[in-house]
Amino acid sequence: MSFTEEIKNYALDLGYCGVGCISIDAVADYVEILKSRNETYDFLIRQPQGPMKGAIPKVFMPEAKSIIVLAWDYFQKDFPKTLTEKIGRAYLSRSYHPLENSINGARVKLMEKFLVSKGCKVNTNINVPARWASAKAGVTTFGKNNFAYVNGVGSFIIIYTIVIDQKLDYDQPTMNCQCPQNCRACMAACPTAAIYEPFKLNPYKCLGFNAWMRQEKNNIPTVIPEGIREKMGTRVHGCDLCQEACPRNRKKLKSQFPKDQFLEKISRNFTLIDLLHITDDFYRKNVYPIMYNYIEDYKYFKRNAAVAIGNTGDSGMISELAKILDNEDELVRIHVAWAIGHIGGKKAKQVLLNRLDEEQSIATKQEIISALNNCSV
Ligand code: B12
Ligand code: SF4
Ligand code: SF4
Repeated sequence: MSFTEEIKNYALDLGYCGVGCISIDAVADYVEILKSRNETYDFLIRQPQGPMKGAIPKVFMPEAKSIIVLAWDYFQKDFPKTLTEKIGRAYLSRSYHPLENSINGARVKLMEKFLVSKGCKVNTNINVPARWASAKAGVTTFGKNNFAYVNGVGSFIIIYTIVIDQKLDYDQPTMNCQCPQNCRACMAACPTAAIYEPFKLNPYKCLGFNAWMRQEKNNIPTVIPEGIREKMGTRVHGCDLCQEACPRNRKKLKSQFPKDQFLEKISRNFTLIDLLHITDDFYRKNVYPIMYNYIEDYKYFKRNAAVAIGNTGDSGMISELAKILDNEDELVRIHVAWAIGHIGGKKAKQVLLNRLDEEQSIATKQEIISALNNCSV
């Protein structure tokens, strides 16, 4: 058995639904794709550890020769609806950038240990352009929604890439699309038209981007644009709409799966109000286990929760929102004011008028005035 075959057998034995191997040179052409979309991918291009750099693995690992691509099917258990209406399944599955001491992290670690035991130098942290690499490695094809699809599994997969210092037997690419020719269901389902043509997405319009990339650490304006807020619905982290609409995922979405007892437990304690008033205890027990990645500051959870509560249209929530209309963070106050105005009604108007007198920040004052103007009574 060749070394490549040994690697593949080991990966499949660990439960990955796809595995393939490519030379590191195979992903270099991704740089040009990103450059050609400079206007909407500026944030990704400037990331010092981003996929633009990961497309040239030698920058991080001079001895790099091959990339092993692994696909993990994260839709193997049931996701409680009360969570999926708020959080994307990729996060709920705890497989996206898995924590080292989690089961998904341990699986990657086992893969790494296996390769090291065979004498390889290994790097699992290079941010290789994942969808591009997995199609080059024959593991996935593309959907018009940009997603990578594994045949017979669908797009609810997370891709892992491992860079090693040894040559392997390389796979044939599958850089094609197996969508029905006239299908546009994903584009129709996207509430912001973020997928503006097949294989092209404007990240700034994607709800996933707006919920978690808008942080100071990413150098991206943190206020969610007004036109996007209403489209967020009750989502506070991620969005699955363009995958849910896809006929290539239908079988998966209709299947019955065993309950994920951990998610069941969290779902019993997870409400938007709790997130709005997030405490250390709530964060540790219910937020960190499923949203440990990316969002570090509570103010972003509060911002997202306020928008989501506004979108419920539930006037019973106004008093909860009013409780943090004097929050120390201007960012939170701006979105809370919007949410109150969006719910509308007499009570909303009164709360906003009361705050207008006290409010010191110009940006928040403007938001309150605009909320009052939009506030239906
Ligand atoms: C930046 C990023 C984001 C950004 C931008 C997303 C984007 N599509 O660019 C934001 C924050 C919006 C985001 C959101 C999400 N992300 Co994200 N994200 C990434 C990241 C880091 C880079 C993506 C990238 O290269 N973008 C650049 C653009 C140009 O690439 P692309 O949109 O994927 O488009 C590809 C196709 O269009 C194809 N292509 C281009 N032209 C043509 C022409 C033809 C004919 C064909 C066939 C193909 C083709 O090539 C492009 C490059 O692969 C990757 C991880 C990584 N290191 O690669 C994860 C990754 C793409 N994200 C992932 C996930 C799960 C998500 C979310 C579902 C999370 C959520 N629930 O909200 C959403 C989905 C949004 C979406 N519709 O794509 C997974 C996707 C797995 C999969 N099955 O495809 C990845 C691969 C992470 C992983 N390790 O598994 N993400
Ligand atoms: S993840 Fe949601 S917002 Fe982003 S492209 Fe898909 S449907 Fe649109
Ligand atoms: S919804 Fe249709 S066009 Fe979009 S990815 Fe799925 S099959 Fe392709």
